[in-house]
Amino acid sequence: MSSPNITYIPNFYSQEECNEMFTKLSKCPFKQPIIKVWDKSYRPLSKSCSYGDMDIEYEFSGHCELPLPCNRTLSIIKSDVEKTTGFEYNFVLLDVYESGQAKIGAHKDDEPSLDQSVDIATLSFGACRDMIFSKKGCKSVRQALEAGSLLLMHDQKEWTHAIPPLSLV
Ligand SMILES: O=C(O)CCC(=O)C(=O)O
Repeated sequence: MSSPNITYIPNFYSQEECNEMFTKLSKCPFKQPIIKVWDKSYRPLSKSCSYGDMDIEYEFSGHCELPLPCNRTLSIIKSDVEKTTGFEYNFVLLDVYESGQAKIGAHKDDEPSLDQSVDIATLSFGACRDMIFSKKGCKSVRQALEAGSLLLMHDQKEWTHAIPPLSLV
């Protein structure tokens, strides 16, 4: 495939809904676990918090997440996304990027515990950040993730995705 298999839905939530959700989600107990990427351990610049079914554990980058039960705001969001995608989700990872320096490097969400036939849904709140999709031999694709948008990644086998730091120019 010469372009990433994604669907971008701007204004999935209105700016008003988005601001309200952002305020509520900001109160979640975010933490910075030490993770391992390409055999190097480091503390990411973004903070995260996971929610979902109590009987699952999500292991990524050498770190194991035990989810909290979904709060009211997340249950509403999960149900809205499920109505749109037709998939049922059992895990939500919240990431907060507190500054323009916070980032996530290029990676694939290809952990064995993930069902690759299910779309990965990314909702964005707050400041707009770009996601970069890359594949060897193909031109990278930049997708701006605007507040209130929903991005669906239909396929994780070939392309990596990353959120680079904001450039200062
Ligand atoms: O924070 C995001 O939306 C991207 C995070 C991500 O790529 C991941 O957790 O795999």
